[in-house]
Amino acid sequence: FTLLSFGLFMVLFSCSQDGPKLSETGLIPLPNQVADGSGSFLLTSEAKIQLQGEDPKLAGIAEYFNTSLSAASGYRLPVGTDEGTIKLQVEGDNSQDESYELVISESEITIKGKSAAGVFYGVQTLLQAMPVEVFGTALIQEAIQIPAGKIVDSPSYAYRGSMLDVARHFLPMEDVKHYLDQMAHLKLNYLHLHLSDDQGWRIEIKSWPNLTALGGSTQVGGGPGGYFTQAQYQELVQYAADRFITIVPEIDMPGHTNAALASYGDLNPGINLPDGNFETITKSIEKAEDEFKGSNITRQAAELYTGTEVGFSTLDTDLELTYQFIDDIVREIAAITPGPYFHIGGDESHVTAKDDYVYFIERVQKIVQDHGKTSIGWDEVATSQLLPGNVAQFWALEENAKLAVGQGNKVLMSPAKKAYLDMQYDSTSRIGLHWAAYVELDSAYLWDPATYVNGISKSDILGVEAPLWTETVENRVDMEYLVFPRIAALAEVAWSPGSSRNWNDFQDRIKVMGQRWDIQGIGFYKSPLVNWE
Ligand code: TNX
Repeated sequence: FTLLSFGLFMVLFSCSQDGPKLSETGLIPLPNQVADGSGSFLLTSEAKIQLQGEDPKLAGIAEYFNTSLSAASGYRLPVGTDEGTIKLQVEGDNSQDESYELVISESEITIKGKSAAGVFYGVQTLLQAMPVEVFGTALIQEAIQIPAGKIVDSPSYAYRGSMLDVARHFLPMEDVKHYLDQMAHLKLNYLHLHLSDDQGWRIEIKSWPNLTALGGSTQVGGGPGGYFTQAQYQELVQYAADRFITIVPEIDMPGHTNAALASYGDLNPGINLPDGNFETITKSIEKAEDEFKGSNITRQAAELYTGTEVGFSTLDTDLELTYQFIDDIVREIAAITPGPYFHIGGDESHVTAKDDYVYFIERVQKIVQDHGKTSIGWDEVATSQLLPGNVAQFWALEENAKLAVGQGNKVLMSPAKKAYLDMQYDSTSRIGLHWAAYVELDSAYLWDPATYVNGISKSDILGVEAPLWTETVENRVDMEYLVFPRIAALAEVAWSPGSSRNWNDFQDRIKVMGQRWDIQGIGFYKSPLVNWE
């Protein structure tokens, strides 16, 4: 009898509790401090959003909040400066400070940020504190219950990013926007777009139109490829900015340039000799001119490439036209990129002589600087003299990362064994590569950027980026399968202090994240390490 009545009591008790505590709502990335309160805020169409502070971005955040909820709630809340029950407040003018405080009581919700970005992240946490149904499109009839409590939060790293390789397989605007939506939910703030590679050139360059007309016309496997016009790229930049995400454009060079070399024969180190032979890379045109005095030596465009080999192409580092070409590209892209960074690639230049590579990288860094941007390059660039402030993106070689730090430059952490979203989960994954490792969800979660490379500590690290290479990714379904759920693990690695991270706890929270993804129709990988039911 006692057991039975205890059971009955528990049932009644949990009914009256009605819903989880704030700390049990599946918050990812884990906030720094979460304190549960009592009771909950009941959100209905009666609520009003009150903007406090001068920041013009507040109105945009309120709009974002309304749009995020409107499908499930069926209403949009009025927004103004009059007294309201949901207060969004910027209490500072430091746009670098992304911290926020979220307080939920039975009568009101307050989000205070040191910057608009902080308020935006507070809104993301607030959305996660709501029942997962708010992420769907089915109308919620009753009030939306939000458990009371207080959250104080700020990110561990300033740069929390992901990369999409739109070169190997082109991904259309809608897919990139969809990705930006999901990044925003995870408080990621940089999207790196890998806009050129051997298989395709994906951004319109008005002064070099063949790059897209020819170089953008195919992709891995021989499909039709595609590219972004500058207007479309600007649309992505704006869409990202509305979500406090900065776009980092990458033009990969001097290797990974076959699409450019196929578009403009004049750039190709391959030369036609008067004896009828064709010679690539090994012989400079000057040497050939010497040898065949007075003869007509010409260059020839490369063939378009649709395979997945790497390391076979290079720009001609001795050719002045190469640097005019790069200057035009950097100028055009920099002009439509408000963010501080321009990514120059620099990886896997296996057919560029070492001296030529160093000369090239040092010269290209200056071009980027002249156009007002800071260079990021894959870790190989650290074998050159880096300009102050430039960033090396660690993916493979620890010694390169250390070279960067030795020069006083920062490192962006993308170790392939942990952060590469194109790695297979295990040997049965239907797509993906495994040259670095199999990366199950626990492996993507269980590492600390600040201790990953011996001799590189937190102050040397700009942040964390999770790249998705797309040799095996043909469409959104493929993308979702490889990205989710690992991106959530990496977002937490980038945001939450190492000391607070806990795999068992993450397993509970990722389960709720999975419900949010399910409701949004995202086909994520149901890792067997998580009990999703
Ligand atoms: C290495 S990571 C590459 C890419 C490939 C990737 C596949 C890097 C800087 N270079 O060209 O797409 O591996 O995992």
